[in-house]
Amino acid sequence: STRTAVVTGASSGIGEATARQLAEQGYHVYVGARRVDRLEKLAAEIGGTALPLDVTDEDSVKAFTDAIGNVNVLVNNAGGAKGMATVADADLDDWRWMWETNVLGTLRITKVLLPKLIASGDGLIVTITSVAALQAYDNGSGYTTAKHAQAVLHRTLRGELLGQPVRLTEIAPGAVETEFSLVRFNGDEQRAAKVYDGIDPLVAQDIAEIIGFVASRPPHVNLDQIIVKPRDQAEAG
Ligand code: NJP
Repeated sequence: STRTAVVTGASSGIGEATARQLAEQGYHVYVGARRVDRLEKLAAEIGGTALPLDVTDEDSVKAFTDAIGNVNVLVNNAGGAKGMATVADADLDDWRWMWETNVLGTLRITKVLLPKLIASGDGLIVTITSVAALQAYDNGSGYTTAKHAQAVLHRTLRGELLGQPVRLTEIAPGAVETEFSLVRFNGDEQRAAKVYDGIDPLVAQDIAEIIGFVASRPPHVNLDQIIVKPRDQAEAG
């Protein structure tokens, strides 16, 4: 029977590229996000299924997961950053958005799909964290704390699922040229473009190919954590 994959946040960037990659590798891919028009176009191209999904909304997550049959691969990709401020100037609304999306969003989806991943007999959970899950960055505490929490949630599950037929891979990217910076700076294209000054950033396909590689390993091989950065990105950035 056809292997199936679920990709959250598949309407742009890493999620979209990952959906294309997994479809190319023979998966039936369920793609979820809030911008359904984009998803429908993507699903038509890759022969997958588009489903509306807001990971911050319990009812939306339920409707999304209810519509899905068997699941072999779950890619927890939906996420992002908002704002950039010192702790002293932290915006609580930005923090809430980042925690709801990256941390609780990952928890909501993973919780519900876990029984299906176990039942598949060869499940894989890939969580897209960040280099921001590995250290603190000045002016980025809202995002770094959320990504640390998301990463620890994923690593906790790795321990709790030992002995079950589910593999878990954390992927921590550095700078990837997607809509990420546009979202972070509320659509300000000039500020977003500055993020890539002086570095040749990764593209979404770079991450998608790594996820495709992870998914194609035999069931006994667990790639725990993969850190991937542009060549010219500094150790601390
Ligand atoms: O960014 P972008 P990326 N419910 O903005 C979706 C991490 N990362 O591909 O709902 C459901 O193009 C949104 O869809 P929509 C980053 O933290 C990136 O770079 O239609 N989906 C869109 O499809 C994130 O975890 C970089 O707006 C929701 C997708 O998320 C992952 O990579 C560096 C949603 C975001 O696509 C993918 O981000 C790094 C919700 N409530 C980590 N809210 C980087 N790009 O430099 C958003 O270290 N989405």
